[in-house]
Amino acid sequence: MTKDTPVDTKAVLIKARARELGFVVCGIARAEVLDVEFARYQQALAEGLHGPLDYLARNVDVRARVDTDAILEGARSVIVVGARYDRPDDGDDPPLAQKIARYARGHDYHGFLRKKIRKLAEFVRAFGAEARPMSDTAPVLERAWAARAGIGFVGKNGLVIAPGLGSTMLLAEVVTTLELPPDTPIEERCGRCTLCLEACPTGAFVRPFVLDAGKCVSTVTIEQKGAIPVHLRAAASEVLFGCDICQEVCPHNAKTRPEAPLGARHRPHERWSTLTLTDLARIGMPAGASFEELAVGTPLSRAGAEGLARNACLALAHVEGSEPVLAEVAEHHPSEVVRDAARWSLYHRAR
Ligand code: B12
Ligand code: SF4
Ligand code: SF4
Repeated sequence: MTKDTPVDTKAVLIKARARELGFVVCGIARAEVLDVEFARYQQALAEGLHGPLDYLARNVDVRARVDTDAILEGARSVIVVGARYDRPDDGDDPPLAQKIARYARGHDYHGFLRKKIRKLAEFVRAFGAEARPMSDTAPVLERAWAARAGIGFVGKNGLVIAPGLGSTMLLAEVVTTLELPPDTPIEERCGRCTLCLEACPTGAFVRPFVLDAGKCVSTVTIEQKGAIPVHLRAAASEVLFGCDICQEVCPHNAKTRPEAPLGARHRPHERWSTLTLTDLARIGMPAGASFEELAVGTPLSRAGAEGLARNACLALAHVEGSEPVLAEVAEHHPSEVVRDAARWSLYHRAR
């Protein structure tokens, strides 16, 4: 850059505001049609790789995935930001918290990230433009926009990796009618590495960059209603909620970094120090923990009471002395899904 390189003041100020709000990266993409990415998306749907996530295939939402005009009429730019959730001391979290994916150990990000991204949209509106904030609030291809905005590249694990910062970040966007200079996309930096593909406990990657969501531990422990398919239970029993394995093995996440500005929001809730898997397995029974009390305000509410009790029962397969509580749940829990998970674990304890 020379002293004569033109600087877009608005873009500089928007990026500075994003940093002030706690976002560690901010990039800008031109609001063009996501042609290549949308073709890949449709290919994934055609192959049935959305698994039980029916909402990904709903027609009503499809236009917004490909065309920003469906999100905001006259859109010119997409501002994409990332908020890191890794913490240097997350390995010292209480044992129960360590069974929860890192992004989900503290507050529900939907709440605080939405507030932050709304503030960024307000800032953009001050330039006389229209701006729509999004963070899991519209059916957009967030990773595709992040890659186009140059905040990172899509790794073979399917996640956006920002060089020097890794993939442990949540994405949010502001779609705006403001014309801003686009940033340059970053070339993929996986090279010959295939660590994430090999480490996935269920072999969920059908090929590099492409995940069969139906096989992912994250899907079955967070999104799946009813029983977890039997062939995925062993992998699911290693966690309580979500899965970080394909990120843990990634060399781009190997560096320990100082706590991120919004990192404290992801510190484990106090409850994860006092509760046990037994309390969670009994959710829905008189002696169990209250789902409303324990899940409210955390991403775990997404799994629902039955889902969380089911997951806890599976996780008890690895706990010495868990047979009495598993037997109690297998006999008395009002949900057949939970009773079935308890029976599965009892069977594995007996082997
Ligand atoms: C549905 C969903 C899931 C599903 C399905 C995941 C998936 N891979 O699609 C499940 C429940 C499994 C899931 C899990 C996780 N998720 Co999720 N998820 C979403 C959600 C809501 C929609 C994604 C979507 O549309 N998927 C449908 C598939 C078909 O679309 P796609 O993967 O984008 O399709 C692309 C690939 O096929 C790719 N592709 C195909 N061929 C090729 C070739 C090349 C060369 C390239 C580059 C790409 C490529 O291109 C397609 C179009 O972009 C997004 C938020 C959003 N609105 O974008 C968050 C999101 C992707 N999830 C996120 C996170 C954090 C996770 C987990 C880490 C949570 C956890 N710890 O358990 C895991 C990671 C699993 C993984 N390796 O992907 C973050 C990712 C942040 C980041 N840094 O990238 C997002 C962006 C949420 C957010 N706002 O931050 N998730
Ligand atoms: S989140 Fe876990 S199960 Fe899902 S693709 Fe990554 S390693 Fe595999
Ligand atoms: S583990 Fe290797 S292949 Fe997978 S995303 Fe990271 S660098 Fe890419």
